[in-house]
Amino acid sequence: MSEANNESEAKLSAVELIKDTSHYLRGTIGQELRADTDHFGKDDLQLLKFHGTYQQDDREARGASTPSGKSEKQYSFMVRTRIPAGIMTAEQLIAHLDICDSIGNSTLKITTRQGLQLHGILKSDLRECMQNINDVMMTTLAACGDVNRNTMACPAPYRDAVRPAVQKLAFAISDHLSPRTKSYYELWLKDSETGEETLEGGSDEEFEPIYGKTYLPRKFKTAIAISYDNCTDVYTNCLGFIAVVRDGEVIGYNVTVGGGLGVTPSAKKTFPRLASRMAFVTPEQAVEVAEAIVKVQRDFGYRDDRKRARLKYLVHDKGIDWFRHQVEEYYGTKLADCTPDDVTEHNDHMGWDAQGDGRWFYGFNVENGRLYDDENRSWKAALREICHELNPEIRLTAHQSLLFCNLEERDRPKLESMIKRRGLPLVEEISNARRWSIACVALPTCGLAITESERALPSVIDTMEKTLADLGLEKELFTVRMTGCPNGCARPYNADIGLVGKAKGKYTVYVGGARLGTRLAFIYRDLIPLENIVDTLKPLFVEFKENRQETESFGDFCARLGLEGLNEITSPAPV
Ligand code: SRM
Ligand code: SF4
Repeated sequence: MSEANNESEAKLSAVELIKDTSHYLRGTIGQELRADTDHFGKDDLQLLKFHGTYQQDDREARGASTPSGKSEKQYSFMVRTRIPAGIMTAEQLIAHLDICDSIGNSTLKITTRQGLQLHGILKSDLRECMQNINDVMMTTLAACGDVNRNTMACPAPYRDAVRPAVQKLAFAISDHLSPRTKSYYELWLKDSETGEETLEGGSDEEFEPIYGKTYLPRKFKTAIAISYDNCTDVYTNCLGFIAVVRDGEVIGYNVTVGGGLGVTPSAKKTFPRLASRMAFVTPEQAVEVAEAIVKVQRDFGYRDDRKRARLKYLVHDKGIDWFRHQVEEYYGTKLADCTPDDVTEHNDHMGWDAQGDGRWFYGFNVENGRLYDDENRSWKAALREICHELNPEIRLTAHQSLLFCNLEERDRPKLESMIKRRGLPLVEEISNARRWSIACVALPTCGLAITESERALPSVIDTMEKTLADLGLEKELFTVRMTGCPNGCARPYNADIGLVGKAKGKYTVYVGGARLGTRLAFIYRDLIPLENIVDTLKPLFVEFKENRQETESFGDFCARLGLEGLNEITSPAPV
């Protein structure tokens, strides 16, 4: 073990001890699964995350009394599927819709990292849920937990040499950094040879060659972007690869390290950080360099304080030169410097586009990624019909939407009519403000939510659309991202406008980030009630219209003026 870890060994955080004694993520999950209870004990909750599930309770049911007169929590589970590059089949999507309808809360969420989440699964149905997901050749292992999570990559199905290369790299990294523990199969799946349910077992010889028995100090996130398409928001990740393209081919990647957004406002030692550019690697080097970076975080990352255990704090504290040197030591040779290539655009891939092989794909905007059916809108029914009729390949985007791929010219009117018949908008019917907005789950399932998010953002956008239209700004392109707490799950801190739940019904308003994801936003106003958010932003929109520089975006305008400049042109308020 490293020098760094020896220093902190004496005061490891409680979760480190749970991992250490868990026998490669088993803990007592097997016993607990057999017990006739509706929830797990505290230690197993940490281990369950590695298996892709979180214990939650219905926040709205808290305080309601039971027949016995006692008020108890109504437990259920969130289950997250890991989907590298967001690529899946129609059959796999239908399987998730079936699960949400049969044993979930009848909705499905497309996440900000190209994953899928089920909510409301009861403990007694957890194994069935995992098995159904694995039956369609997908997994929830390492969708959460202190390991490399879903590896993101641009999902667009262009048949050029670039997209397939970055997607292939996402699969390779995802496979290489997957935990090797057999506990997942023992606990959740049937024995593949006998068909019997095993629940637990495991050998003492089990070995995690990359992670070791305590895995990583904290969650670890990887994304791959292309210099001309940062749709995966690469700079917010622990580890990023920016494809460097010459003559239509990927010649290598500029590697970025130490991005991450979560913050605890009361703890000054925490902050959002955009990643630093580290080195250039060839496609052949990429996976092994990823492994070396993971190992540096494994050995030097802070295991005594989970609030500072993300890779970004190590890179911040030690500096990028120190970090690169360690990576080179672990990798075994020096790395080349980054090329000047950086990200220059962000394509959300919505609407029709030619794949380059005579076929088409359609980017379908799903508001805040939530798929449900109600009397006005039937997302699930539309998806089921489209999947059955056209059998498209499905790809999920980092903006909580999806692409229907491999469509023939003749499929185009059919697809559009299936969408419209279910009361859903085509991309051209959606305002730019809505199309470029995302929101995290928050209430009622997220245990950390302080405010509403995905249920509140649509009404904020309704009001914003009117304000922007009145000012003639409806064509402007900017990102609006809302979260129900400062953890930043919808990446608000590098958006043009970030709305972050801070106290009951009140939000911190950030401005000055960039649609490209390359600049952090700053706090413009704090503790703004939900219903006043657009009024708070309106003076900025007015000034932007009057005084913007040519081709300046809203985020660029706010960043140029800064808080002081914005306060001068609007009525100042203490932050
Ligand atoms: Fe997240 C915790 C949902 C992307 C930063 N996130 C959570 C939990 C599991 C709450 C919990 O710990 O009990 C949320 C589950 C809510 C629920 O009811 O489903 C949750 N995070 C989500 C998702 C589903 C938001 C969404 O609506 O799409 C995203 C799942 C992505 C996936 O498929 O893997 C999601 N979370 C993110 C992102 C964005 C990203 O990664 O691109 C971030 C900011 C980037 C980062 O990691 O720094 C993010 N989530 C957090 C944090 C803060 C981490 C930190 O360093 O401080 C937490 C809390 C924690 O880890 O302690 C958190
Ligand atoms: Fe929950 Fe906060 Fe993440 Fe939203 S940002 S899903 S409220 S942890």
